[in-house]
Amino acid sequence: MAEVSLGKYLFERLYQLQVQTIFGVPGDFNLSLLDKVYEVEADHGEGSFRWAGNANELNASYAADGYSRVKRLGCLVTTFGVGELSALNGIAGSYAEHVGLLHVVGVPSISSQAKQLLLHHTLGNGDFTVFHRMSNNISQTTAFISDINSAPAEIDRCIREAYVKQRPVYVGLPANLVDLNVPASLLDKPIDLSLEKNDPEAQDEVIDSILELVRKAVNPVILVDACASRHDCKAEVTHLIEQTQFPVFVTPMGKGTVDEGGVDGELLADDPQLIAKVAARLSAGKNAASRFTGVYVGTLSKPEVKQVVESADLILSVGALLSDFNTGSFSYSYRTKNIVEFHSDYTKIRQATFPGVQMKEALQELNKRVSHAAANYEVRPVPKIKMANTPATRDVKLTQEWLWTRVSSWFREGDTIITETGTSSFGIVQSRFPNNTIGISQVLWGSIGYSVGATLGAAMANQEINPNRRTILFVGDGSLQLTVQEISTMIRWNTTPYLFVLNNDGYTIERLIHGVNATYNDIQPWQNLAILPTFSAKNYDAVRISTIGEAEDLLRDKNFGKNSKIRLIEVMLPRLDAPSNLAKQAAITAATNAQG
Ligand SMILES: Cc1ncc(C[n+]2csc(CCOP(=O)(O)OP(=O)(O)O)c2C)c(N)n1
Ligand SMILES: [Mg+2]
Repeated sequence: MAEVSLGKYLFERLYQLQVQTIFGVPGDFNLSLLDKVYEVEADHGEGSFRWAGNANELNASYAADGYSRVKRLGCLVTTFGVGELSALNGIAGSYAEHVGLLHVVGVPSISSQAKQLLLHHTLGNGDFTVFHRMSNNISQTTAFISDINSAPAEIDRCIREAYVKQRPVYVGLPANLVDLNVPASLLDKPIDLSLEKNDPEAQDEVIDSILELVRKAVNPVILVDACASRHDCKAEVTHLIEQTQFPVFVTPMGKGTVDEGGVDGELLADDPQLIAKVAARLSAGKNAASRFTGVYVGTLSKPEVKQVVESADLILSVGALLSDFNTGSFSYSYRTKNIVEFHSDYTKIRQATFPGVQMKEALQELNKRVSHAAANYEVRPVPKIKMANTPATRDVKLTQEWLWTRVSSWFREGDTIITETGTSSFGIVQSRFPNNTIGISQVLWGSIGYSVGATLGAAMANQEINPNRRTILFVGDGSLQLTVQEISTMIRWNTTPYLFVLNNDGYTIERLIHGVNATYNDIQPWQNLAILPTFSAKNYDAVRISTIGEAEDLLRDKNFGKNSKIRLIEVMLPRLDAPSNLAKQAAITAATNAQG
């Protein structure tokens, strides 16, 4: 009977799910496991499976998260105690934000555990379960493998849970087990990744009630949030919009889930005819993008967005994740009680909750019947969104307001756009994405430095899917300092992301919340343009832009638009300049923090 080592079994399972890069840092408890990465690569062809080799485990966890947001699953391997604990901040973020990943920890051999040896990386008290227990609280499920016979099934169960539930899963793998063999034939049967079926009776009741509300609605809207994309409901949501023609809004965390019909590289800045042409294209047809109306963030929304959402008489909310920064500090103010909430594990209609009616199947069922119910809906044009800056002279200094409008017409279909907690995660809300864009921003967990690791992960995933897909990062000068080493891993793998570093001389978001002149909000200024050569990049660009003229020259340059090399663009911005939605959010946050 053909056999395969347990370590190879694990990686073959991941390869079957298009996971082709494993993130992490080696350590003696995982070294023999890592040997198996190269065995899998040898079987499937050069470059088909790779060990990223991160600078540290925190970055690796961010990278696995970014990779998963592009490919639906990521994996990182760490070593017992010291390695795994360094990854926990990132894993907690993946838990909070519904990101599926497998955290494999190489742990001491079964016999070392049984003898309670005073091994390195232990607390010195013979407790080998303590780190596993710590991870328990931020994992969908865990396995601490101890028996080779049940190990393949345990690994399959863990991978399935991570994928289907889109949360991190912890697997402790003793160093002595990875070389033991299991039947290779187990790999022939794919892991079952299907969702459990919804209870048909409960689902029928849900759909009937929703159709009733749809039939009566005069001003309905669809509001799309983070979990719609995390739980793979993009296609269902798009179909729902196309059939109903209801206006659609996203939240900051939902950005990228719905086609926004952005301009796809067309330069709008000073061409009224082109603006008119694009506007006409956007409002033509029945595609989802033509119904895109903007970003709803409670009181921080643009007035025309706020008006439409809050005066709606039916809200179909998909995948809501109502955190403070995602809702303008809980300032939703709907006039209607007719709210339908679709979630990954339940549906709520007005006050009635239907546990177990999962959104993917419920939306599919709704889509089969909704066009009839929505037939009487009188389609109204959606408000126009400003897409071009007011023309200004070349020597005018760059501002946040100008930047976020201008980059909207530099983005292209297929881009992955990543922003960081700080001015960029607020600024990006004001931009318009082209269709088929992936937006990545850790709005709920908000751990600064995340975006740099996530950029590595997304860039590796995009390199595997289609190297022409651009990965674009906007990171604050302060956040960059937490995880800058991961740029070296980007260079090592010849990835070609755009790294826009927003240099505003420190922690601007914090200055706006508290301590405008406090030195704790200052940072050591870096020579950001020297970062790429410092990490031994050979083929790179590093440029600084300070004025509108410099920015225009760069963004109009066709060569710059092609992701042929890694690029760092230092964007000089005033110290206290911020997108207007951040200025408002900061005032609310400061007041909330000061409350007794
Ligand atoms: C790991 C972590 N440490 C601290 C914070 C608190 N924090 C939030 S934003 C921020 C400053 C970000 O500064 P920068 O990246 O320069 O952004 P910008 O100036 O564009 O606002 C800090 C320190 C955090 N969110 N996460
Ligand atoms: Mg800053």
